[in-house]
This record gives sequence, structure tokens and C-alpha cells, in this order.
Amino acid sequence: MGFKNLLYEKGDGVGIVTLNRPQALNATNLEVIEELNLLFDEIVNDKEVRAVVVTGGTKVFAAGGDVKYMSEASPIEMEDFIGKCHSIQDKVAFSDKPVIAAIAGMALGGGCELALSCDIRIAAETAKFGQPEINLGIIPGAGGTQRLTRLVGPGWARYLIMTGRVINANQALNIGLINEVVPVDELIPRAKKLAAELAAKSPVAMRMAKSCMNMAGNVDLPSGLLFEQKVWSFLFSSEDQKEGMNAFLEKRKPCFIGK
Ligand code: CO8
Repeated sequence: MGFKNLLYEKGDGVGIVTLNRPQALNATNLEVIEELNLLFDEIVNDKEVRAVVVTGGTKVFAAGGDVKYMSEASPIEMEDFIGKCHSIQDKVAFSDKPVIAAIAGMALGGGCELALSCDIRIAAETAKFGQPEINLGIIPGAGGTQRLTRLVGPGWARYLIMTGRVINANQALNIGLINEVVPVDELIPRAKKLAAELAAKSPVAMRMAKSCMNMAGNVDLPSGLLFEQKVWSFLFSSEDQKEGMNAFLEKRKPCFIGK
């Protein structure tokens, strides 16, 4: 499938999605969001892909929603747009596959929100993060008020969303917004290596771990713990569990098939 605003490649169990609208610093308009939805539908159903990297390349991640597009849109058009934004965020967050955001340069507004819906965030030293919507007279609308608050806590979320200030990669690391900071030329290789590492793990266990973690914060603790116990026990019906434990006992590397 060919896209106007995205690049896609896959290999070694890893799919790499690159936002490619450099003339607008990868700002996302309706076309970009519709392409992302189409591509993620394809990725979600592609059994060859066991882990995904989302990036904007080494210059910019994404400068957020396209302000020109939004400035001329009606509330009805915006309702359609933001619904599709949530749809892509949910596909990323609730997909069976681990998704890594590899961030260089600006990740602002919807760009930061896209990174927030990923499982792991790796940033280049050049990365900058912010939710500057308040300066445009709006608020984060693609999950930012919820996901940022859950990830970094209410104190930092309020600071970022209320001030609209932009923070650098080390500050983002300190508040738990990202997991790693690397030199910019190591960003994509590092993200690919980590994705390949995740792709080699049991897809069944990965899927179950993600669905248990997605429940945390959405249900009360006893319900989440009960769900975890049942899922944990269920995994003993998988071939991957037998392979993982046998490989450990036989002192060899496991080969997981996802069954
Ligand atoms: N929308 C549209 N065009 C943009 C955007 C944007 N968000 N950001 C940059 N551009 C365009 C500029 O207009 C410019 O185009 P042109 O050359 O034709 O004038 C080009 O990209 C380069 O930008 P700058 O010249 O401004 O580059 P600088 O390096 O000087 O500044 C900044 C970079 C700091 C990123 C600056 O461009 C900026 O502040 N951009 C706006 C950031 C912003 O406010 N983002 C939040 C937008 S609101 C939002 O995200 C709501 C979320 C909606 C859901 C989206 C889900 C994914």
C-alpha cells in the first residue's frame, strides 16, 4: 500500500512507520491520520510483524495537529478528525504488538500524544516535548489530558498542559515521559534493535502482558490482580510457555512461535 505522508518498511519481525511530511514538520492533518489508520490496520493483521517502531526520522517527530487545517475546520469536521485521531491512538495502545516511539526533534501536541500511546519511548538528545495547545486556545484532544496524567502523574501533566512549555529530552527522562535518551545518530538503530529484541519474545506472552497492563489504571486493583492471575494461568496452555521453560532448562535460546 502506498502512502503520501508515510513510509513503511518491515523486516526481521519489525515494522517501521515513518511520518513523512517534512514541509510541515510532520504536522498531522486528516489525510495523515487516515493514512496512519489504514497502515495500522494492515500492521495489526500482519502476523509477520511482531513489533513496531513509529518515528519521524532524525529531524522531527511531529509538530502536532496541522494548525492551518484545524484553523479552517468546523466543529463537525473536528469531531470526525479527533475521532480518527483517537482511533489511531487506540490501535497503537491496544494492539497486540509492542510499539516503540523513536523521537528526534519536536514532539508537540498531537505528536507528543502519538508518542504517549506507544509502549516505549526512546528519544534522541535533540528531542523536545510539549503540549502547547493552550497557546492556541484549545487543549490536548488526542488523549493528552488522560495519557500524560497517567504516565507522569498529575503534577507534571498539569505543568506541561497548563503552561504549554516545551521540555528537552533529559527533562522528559527525569519525569518518566520517556525511557531512554541516545545520540541522534543512534536513535533509529537503537529503536530497531530494541524492536527486534521484543519481536523475538513470545507474541502470546507479549500480547497478554500488554492487555494486563492496559487494564491497570482502568479497573480497581482486585479486578486487575484477578485478571492477571487468570491470564497467567492461561499461558500454561501455550506452546511458547513450554518452549520458554524447556529452553531455560536445556540452556539454549528459546524459539517462540506465537502459539
Ligand atoms: N501545523 C501546521 N504547520 C506547521 C506546524 C503545525 N502544527 N508546525 C510547523 N508547521 C509548518 C510551519 O507553518 C512552517 O511552514 P512554512 O514553511 O510553510 O511556513 C514549517 O512547518 C516549518 O515550521 P517553522 O518555520 O515554524 O519552524 P521552526 O523551527 O521555527 O519552529 C516549531 C518549529 C517550534 C515546531 C513551530 O513550528 C511550532 O510552534 N509549531 C506549532 C506547534 C504546535 O502548536 N503544535 C500543537 C498543534 S495543536 C495539536 O496538536 C492538537 C492535536 C490534534 C490531534 C492530532 C493527533 C495526532
